Amino acid sequence: MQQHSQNDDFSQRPYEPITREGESLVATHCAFCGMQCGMNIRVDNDTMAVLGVEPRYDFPMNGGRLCPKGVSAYRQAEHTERLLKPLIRKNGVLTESSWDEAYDLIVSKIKELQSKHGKDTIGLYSGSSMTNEKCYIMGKFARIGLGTKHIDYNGRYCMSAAATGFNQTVGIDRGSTGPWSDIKFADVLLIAGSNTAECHPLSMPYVWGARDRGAKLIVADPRQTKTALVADIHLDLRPGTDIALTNGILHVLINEGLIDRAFIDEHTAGFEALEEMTRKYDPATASGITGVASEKIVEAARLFGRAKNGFVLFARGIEQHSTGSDTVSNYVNLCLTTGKVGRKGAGFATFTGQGNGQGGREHGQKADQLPGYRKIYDPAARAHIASVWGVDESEIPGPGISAYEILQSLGEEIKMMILVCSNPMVSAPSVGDVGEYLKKLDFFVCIDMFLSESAELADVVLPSTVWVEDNGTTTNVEGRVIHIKGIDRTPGESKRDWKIVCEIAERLGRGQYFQFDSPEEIFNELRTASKGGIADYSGITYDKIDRMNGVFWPCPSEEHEGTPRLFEDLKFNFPDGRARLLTFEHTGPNEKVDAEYPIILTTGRVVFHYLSGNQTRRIEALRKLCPDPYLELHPNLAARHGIGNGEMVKVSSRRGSIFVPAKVTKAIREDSLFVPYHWGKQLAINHLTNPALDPKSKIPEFKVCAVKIEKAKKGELPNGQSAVH
Ligand SMILES: Nc1nc2c(c(=O)[nH]1)N[C@H]1C(S)=C(S)[C@@H](COP(=O)(O)OP(=O)(O)OC[C@H]3O[C@@H](n4cnc5c(=O)[nH]c(N)nc54)[C@H](O)[C@@H]3O)O[C@H]1N2
Ligand SMILES: Nc1nc2c(c(=O)[nH]1)N[C@H]1C(S)=C(S)[C@@H](COP(=O)(O)OP(=O)(O)OC[C@H]3O[C@@H](n4cnc5c(=O)[nH]c(N)nc54)[C@H](O)[C@@H]3O)O[C@H]1N2
Ligand code: SF4
Ligand SMILES: [Mo]
Repeated sequence: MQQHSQNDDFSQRPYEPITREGESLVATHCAFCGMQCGMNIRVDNDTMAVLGVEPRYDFPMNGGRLCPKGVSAYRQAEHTERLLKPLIRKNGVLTESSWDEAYDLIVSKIKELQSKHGKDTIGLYSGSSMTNEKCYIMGKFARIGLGTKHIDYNGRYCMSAAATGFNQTVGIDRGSTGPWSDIKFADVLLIAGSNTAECHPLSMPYVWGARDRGAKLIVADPRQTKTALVADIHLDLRPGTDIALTNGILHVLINEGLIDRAFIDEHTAGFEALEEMTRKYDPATASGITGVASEKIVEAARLFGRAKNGFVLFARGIEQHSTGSDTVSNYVNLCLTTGKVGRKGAGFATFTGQGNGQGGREHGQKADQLPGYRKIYDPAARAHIASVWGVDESEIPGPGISAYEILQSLGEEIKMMILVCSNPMVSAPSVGDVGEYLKKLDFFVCIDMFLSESAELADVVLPSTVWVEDNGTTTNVEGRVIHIKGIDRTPGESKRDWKIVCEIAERLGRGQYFQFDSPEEIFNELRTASKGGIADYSGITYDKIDRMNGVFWPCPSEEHEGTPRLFEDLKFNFPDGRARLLTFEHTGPNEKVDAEYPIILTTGRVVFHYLSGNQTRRIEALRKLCPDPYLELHPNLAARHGIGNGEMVKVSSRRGSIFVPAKVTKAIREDSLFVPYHWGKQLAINHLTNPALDPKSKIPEFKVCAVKIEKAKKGELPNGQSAVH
């Protein structure tokens, strides 16, 4: 079987990897974002120490290139701060202990609390930076090992709005309709709410590829990011107004006859209502709401509508809103009304955030989901999974609640929480409240390889391995399932996450359901569990992944070559095969600015750090490049508050305040501020953010809250922060 030729663009095979004497190369993929770039890890043959990273030219996504995080990811492996033994809180202090002692304590707490309060008293809060095998086993461990309905994961903060948007509009949630190489064949690219150059740097060669062919670039972002800087049109909208912006574009497309009537008639439903509703969003009206000049809205609509092929790409900037799911659907409406889908150069995608943000949301660690993207309340799905797991259908609990709702229930319905692969003390909204919720727990277990801000509060901390020590699969931004190859070592007494939960299950008397000796065995069960589901992995094997350089799902049989491009037959995943053109009014963010809190705060990322920063803040090279958070503000706004570049500013919302140095820049709207969120404790911008959730997807509104700013006063700064940066 050959590798899909249309994905071959950046691979430079054949090539001879450089191997040095006494060393081996492990061909794996990056620990960080959803691009899942290929890389070779250099390993010492005698000590199995990780020595460094080498380019890997044969993986088409990145063809040997890596971003600053990618080249330094390996530095976690030998890091001196790694957790190498279980820690148990004794007399208030986390103290090194044995696995037996830790397991005994955990198991006795589970039994005690469940006998007092029922099975659902345990919550499992999981993460998507883990392999498919680990994510799958977490879902099974919660339902069958612990018997609780309460499991959810950090992808709830991330891509859940995109998932819901895709499901309601096209009936399937695979992040991209096509392989990434499709992007290069677009005549126009619309990138919305994605800081591509910093957050998915290895996507930029695809953007340049399209530009080289003459493609136009439209960017919708309140900030002039590095991506917006090179755009033909920068739609510099007020945060939280994307629905009005897209309604304005739809208005122009319809009004100027730039829509594809035949496509709409044959392949969609709901156009009349869309036409009716968008009538009132004429460019002037849309401009009034969004703050984008009406000529730019018209020009963007014309560029997009007149182009034969086009791709819409978006990320958390449009998704992390209380209207996130609907905003996603409205961006997809741009493709559906102009017939841009199902062929090379035409489609839409959300940038997958975490390395396995895609696979991690398919195989059962979501509150309402069973493996294969099945619904936990669907009787047929329950029966199928019960037969794969060898349990009675009644043993599978019903749907639980979302990640932030789990945190809000701590001390109430949920008395014990097991936290795996997430650091909510930095990453959850209104993080001051989260600290209070965690205090209400009877018992708190955290599994991590570094002592995170959340782990510091746990009763027991269990040491896990880092990504390069584990075998398994992840599913990248394209929907391509790839093989993460690991080094066969577990430093100190660290253990792999899947092994840890299997051993706890064993001690709970549920070991018969967790008899796995390798990730491949778990994967083979996942394949059977996913068979016939939307995300069907049944035809994917480790071997096939290695042979084909990744296999795109759905892949329903071993003979099947996988599905790089969805909707080629223009059939969408509804019984009538038609995509839904849904209509949305602009309602704006949950928290509006007012006289007391007059400025909009938006939050996000920088190229040098990853998420809660628990991994990247420990890597010296990255820390040096970006040691602290900062506040981006416009010179006019800075002048009005007497704030100079580098001076400390107190930023406050109704929920909390932090002090950050000012970065005065014209690259942001005058009515908005931006702070990156990779730091904890007194530097966590999530002290300010609004925990309002999108009712459909339960994603928090990280991208808009109302704040005020003032220059920090003398003597006001918390310990360790100085007045001028
Ligand atoms: N360097 C780096 N890369 C990463 C990560 C990381 O932490 N660091 N994390 C990974 C993960 S998990 C994720 S989810 C992705 C996130 O990737 P992105 O979503 O690209 O990153 P963000 O910085 O959160 O937000 C993107 C942009 O949204 C804009 N924005 C804010 N509000 C609005 C709005 O209302 N409308 C519009 N249109 N735009 C708005 C911001 O100005 C910002 O430039 O990155 C992945 N890659
Ligand atoms: N203000 C604001 N807040 C945000 C966002 C935003 O844009 N603005 N974005 C949100 C988004 S998109 C996301 S994805 C979340 C992510 O936020 P988190 O869920 O907190 O993500 P991480 O920082 O990756 O946390 C992972 C933790 O698990 C550890 N870890 C890594 N790999 C493994 C593993 O294989 N096993 C185990 N056991 N542990 C591991 C790491 O050391 C780290 O402590 O943050 C959200 N929070
Ligand atoms: S673009 Fe993403 S996957 Fe590639 S090296 Fe950078 S962080 Fe890793
Ligand atoms: Mo994310």
